[in-house]
Parts: sequence; structure tokens; C-alpha cells
Amino acid sequence: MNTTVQFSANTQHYFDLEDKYGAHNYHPLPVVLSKASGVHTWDVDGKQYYDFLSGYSAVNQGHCHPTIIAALVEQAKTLTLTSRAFHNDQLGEYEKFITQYFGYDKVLPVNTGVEAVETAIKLSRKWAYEVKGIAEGQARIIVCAGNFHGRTLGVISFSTDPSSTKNFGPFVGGFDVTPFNDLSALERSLQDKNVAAFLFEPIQGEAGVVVPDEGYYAGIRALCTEYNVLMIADEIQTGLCRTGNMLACDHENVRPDMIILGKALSGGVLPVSGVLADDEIMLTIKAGEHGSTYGGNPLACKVAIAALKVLNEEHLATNAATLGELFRNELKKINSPHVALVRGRGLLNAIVIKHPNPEAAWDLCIQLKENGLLAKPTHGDKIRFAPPLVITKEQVLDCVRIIEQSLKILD
Ligand code: IF1
Repeated sequence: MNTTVQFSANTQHYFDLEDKYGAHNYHPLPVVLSKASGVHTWDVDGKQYYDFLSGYSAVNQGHCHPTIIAALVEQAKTLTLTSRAFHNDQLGEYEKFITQYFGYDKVLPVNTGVEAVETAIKLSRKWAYEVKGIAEGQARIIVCAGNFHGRTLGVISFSTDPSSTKNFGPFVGGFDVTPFNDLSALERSLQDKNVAAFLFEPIQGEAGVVVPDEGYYAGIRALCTEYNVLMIADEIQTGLCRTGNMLACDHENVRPDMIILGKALSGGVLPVSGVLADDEIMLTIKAGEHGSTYGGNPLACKVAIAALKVLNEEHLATNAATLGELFRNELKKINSPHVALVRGRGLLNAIVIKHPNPEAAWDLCIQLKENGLLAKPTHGDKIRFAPPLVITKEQVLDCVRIIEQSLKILD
């Protein structure tokens, strides 16, 4: 369906600015947002939308959460950055808070999600050589086909997605790919004595919200323990209540050796990420061997404590579990001929579109936008639905109605 849609002069003005002055490394939905609160965003013409992307699960607590914003404003007026050349009165308090919150000895704070993934990889290699005793330079890290862990050269080095890797080589070595959700294949890859770690997403987000079989996490835990390999869970998108538990691995009561957090660790207010691990792993990195200018800055520490408190105080894991179940059940009841399947856990869900038009998912997202709901396709035929976890039952039912109404455009 190729109709030329007219946009307000106001909206077009912002499209033109980005087109002329910005890199073209995204293809955003044609909407210009200027305000947000809770589950809603508003565009420059004042139209209201439900946000069903949540900044790719960074605003689990809802846009501009007042408690988080208050913490930001208070600290922003006091002390924002010291660098790690000096101590400050926020970092240690944050480190104590988050390590007790998740039950690990230590945290290494950085800024973006991919930076935390890179940090976890560096920790794994240090541990491999200095604790496990693998020969220097020989450590292997097992990753999953269909993975998405970020966009630095080190991390795309083990991507299996050509759109992440084409013409970005040469790449970093030391990674082997195993199928996601396949414990037999994982065990075969662990026969290599040089394996240091297994890095995985509990649910593959970018791949289209691929949920593994029950027992996958427990199986990984058992195999990593048996073969003395670090189990590293990238919970950047699945963590912080998104999938109905504080961490997705909690669904099977499994404790990874390292967890990687980002996105909603700040409630969408500024980049905050980090790696949690016990001393045997964390203390392999010594003074001067890793860091970053903003890593663990006082502003990020204050905001992250507030963001983590909101998750528990507002029972967002329970809300995600309950309303996610409702959302999937109501979507299935629509029984649309254009929806091949509905899948997800908690409020990380996706539909797979089946339609002769390869642009059908995009066209549906355009129609959803017209009807007041923002979502975006991932990998062509899948649409991720991930609202802020503060959404109410009435709002979920309202959004199911919008989705049902919008699906008619594909008839
Ligand atoms: C984009 C995807 C989601 C992540 C996991 C690490 C990172 C991400 C599991 C890196 C980031 C973001 C990146 C963003 C779109 C979004 C995304 F579509 F790219 F894959 F959510 F599914 N691990 N995911 O999901 O964190 O460095 O971005 O802070 O690149 O367009 P980051």
C-alpha cells in the first residue's frame, strides 16, 4: 500500500532537519514526539499515543517518572560528574544498593548497554586466563545465532545478522556461534577446553521476541557449572521486570555468573549500565585496566537507585506478568488471519504478520500510529509490543481494541 501521506508543516519541518543534518542510520516511523508521561507520548501537533516500544524497554517505569526525575533534578543541581580519578558520595552508596538488590559481590558501572556487554567480555577473558588457566589469547566465548548485543565492532563481530556486519570488517576473533534454545548443541560447543563463557539473551528481542523452552536457563546453568564456563545473561532488554520477573532468569530461579543491565536501569532518563558478578570474576580487572569517563557518575548513581526502587515499590514485575498474559490472550482472541502467531513473556511480546505484501508489518504500524498506538516492526514481519510496565488493565484492553481495528487495513 503506497499512499503519499501529507504531514503537518510542523511535523515535516522536523523530518527535514533530521534528513539534512543527521546521519541516516535509522528509518523511524513518521511521527515527531515532543512530550511523554507514563504510557503516553504526544507529537508536535498534540496528538496522543500509547507508547508500545518504551524506548526499546528503557522506560519500563513509564516516561518521565516523577520520582526518577526528582532524583535527577536534585543531583543535577549538586554534583553530576567527578570522573573516577576521585571518590564521590554517590558511587559507593549505589554500588552497595545494586549489589544487595541483585545479590552479587560487585558491580562495574558503565553507560550504554553495549559498553556493559564489552565489559562482560573483557571480564570473561581476564577470568579465563587468570582463574581458569586457559592459555593467553586462546579464550573462546559461545554466543547464540540470532543474537543482538549492541553495535560496537567487538560485539557485531559475533552477530549473525548481515545488516549488523556487512562491510564493517575485519572483526574481533574468539567467538563461536551455537543455536539459541538448543542445550545439546551448547554442550557440544563446551567440549572445547578453551571456552571461557556463554553469552546469551534470555529472550531474543531483536530476533522477534524468541522465547526459549522451559528449562533452557536451568540447562545452561547446569552445563556452565559442569564445564566451568561463565554463564552470562544479557538482561539489558529482558531484565528489570520487563518479562514478569525482576530478571528473566528468575523465571527458572537460575543465578548467572554475570548479569548485564542497561536501558531501564535509569528509567529512560540517561544512559546507565553495568555488569554484576562475584569477586572471583570482578577482581580480575585491576586499577587502570578498564573504565570510562562517565561510568558510575553521581547523576547516574542517584537516578539508578530511584529507578530500581520504583520497580519494586510499584510491583512492576507482577503487573508485567499479569497484564502480559491478558494482552496475549486478548490478541489471540482476535484470531486475525494476518497474525501468524503471538509470543512473549510479561510485557515483552510480538506478533508475526503473515501477508503477501512484504511491507504489511510497516503498513500496520502506520495504521496503528493513525489510531494512537506507536510500535515498530523488527526484522520485517514481526511487530514488537512492549509498553511501559505501569500500563493498566483498561489501557491494555484499549490497545488490543486499537490493534484489532488497525489489522483491518491488511484485509
Ligand atoms: C538500536 C535492537 C532492541 C539489547 C540487548 C545489548 C543492547 C541492546 C539485548 C545494546 C540494545 C536496542 C539498540 C537499538 C534498538 C534496540 C534493540 F532492535 F537493536 F535489538 F531492543 F531489541 N543487549 N537494543 O537489546 O544496548 O548499547 O543500545 O544501550 O541499536 O537501534 P545499547
